[in-house]
Formats: sequence, structure tokens, C-alpha cells
Amino acid sequence: MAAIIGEMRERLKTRISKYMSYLLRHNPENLKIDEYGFVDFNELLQKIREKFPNADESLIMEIVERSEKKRFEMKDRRIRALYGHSIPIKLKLREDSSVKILYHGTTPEAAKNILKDGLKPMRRRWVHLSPTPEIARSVGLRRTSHPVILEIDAEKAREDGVKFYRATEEVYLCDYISPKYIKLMKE
Ligand code: HQG
Repeated sequence: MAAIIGEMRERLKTRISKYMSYLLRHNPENLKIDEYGFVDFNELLQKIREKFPNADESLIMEIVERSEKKRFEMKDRRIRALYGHSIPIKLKLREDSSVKILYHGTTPEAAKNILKDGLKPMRRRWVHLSPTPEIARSVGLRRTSHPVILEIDAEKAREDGVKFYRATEEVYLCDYISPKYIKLMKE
């Protein structure tokens, strides 16, 4: 019985986390969002409870603090998404000056285009990159059972003026990567 309740709670957390990502990354609807992407935590909680009446503060805090990916950030009772946005906000992250190689996992079809045209943000504000091939593979697996892993020469790109930002331990962001810094990863 306890196991079933635990599983139901996990499933509810996943649905609420997806709703939070939708609101904070793409469409805040009637929530007041500032230029850095933060909304008032109580307002967000109220909004979530309109859809998920069982949601409470401790459940949301579990999502923020204990999910397998760190998707959200809290500051002074305000909350924002750390990456994934399509709405125009300023994340104001500190530029990363140390990472040498980054990875990007994608479909074989997209990889072909990326090697020709470069990595573009597509529907989001930034290109999303991974610090390890394993993480890149899991990103690619969202779209295909046979992900292609691309290797980005971040050190060379940085020398040429490209700026990288570390949003979380698993996610780096940048505006665009030219094909000259991208190659297929050797398996
Ligand atoms: C592709 C998830 C054709 C790119 C993940 C990708 C990540 C191109 C797709 C985060 C292209 C965009 C973001 C070009 C890029 N031609 N295709 N020139 N340039 N693409 O979802 O990186 O679970 O916007 O390869 O784990 O897949 O939501 O980006 O396939 O961290 O927290 O265009 O979202 O995190 O797809 O994923 P996405 P992404 P969450």
C-alpha cells in the first residue's frame, strides 16, 4: 500500500513538474514574471492548485530540490526555470570559462543538418549542451532510440568569442555553435 501511494505521489510530481516547466519556460499565462524569469512562489503555488488541488508547498519543494534534474531555482520566495525557455528572459548566469569539451545528443537527421548549419536554439532561447557523452545520450534518447552524439570544441569556440553559461551541473547554454567547432563523437 505504501509503495502504491509513493508511486502515485511520484507520478503527480512528474505532472506538476511538467506544468511548472510549461509555465516558467513557455507560457506564464496570468502569472507576473520579471525580466529574469522569476515569479512569486505563492502565486505559482496557487496557480498549480487550480489544476492539482492536492499540491502543497512541500510537494513543490521536493520537485525543486530533489528531482533527478535541477530544473528550477528559488531565490527569496521567487522561483524560475534554469533552462529550456522559449520566452525572452535574461538568465544573467556567470560566463563559464573552464569547460573544454561539450556534447549534444540528437537524432541522426538533425545531426546531419547541424554538421552543415551549426547548432541553433530552434524553438528555445538557447542551445542546450551536456558536460558528458552519457548525459548527451540521455537527452538524445528523448527523441530517438539511436541518438547521435556530437562533440563541441568549447575551448576553441570560446577563444573565438563564443560565450558558454552553466545553467546546472548537467546543462550548459549558448546562443549558437558554428559547424566548425562540431564533430561526430568517435564511438
Ligand atoms: C535540434 C530537456 C536541425 C537539436 C533536455 C534538438 C535538455 C537542429 C532540437 C533540454 C539544429 C531542439 C533541451 C539544426 C539544433 N538543424 N535540428 N541546425 N540545431 N537542432 O528540445 O537540446 O527534461 O529544444 O539537436 O534534457 O534536445 O525538459 O533541445 O534535437 O536539457 O528539463 O533541434 O530539454 O530537459 O530540441 O533539449 P530541444 P534539446 P528537460
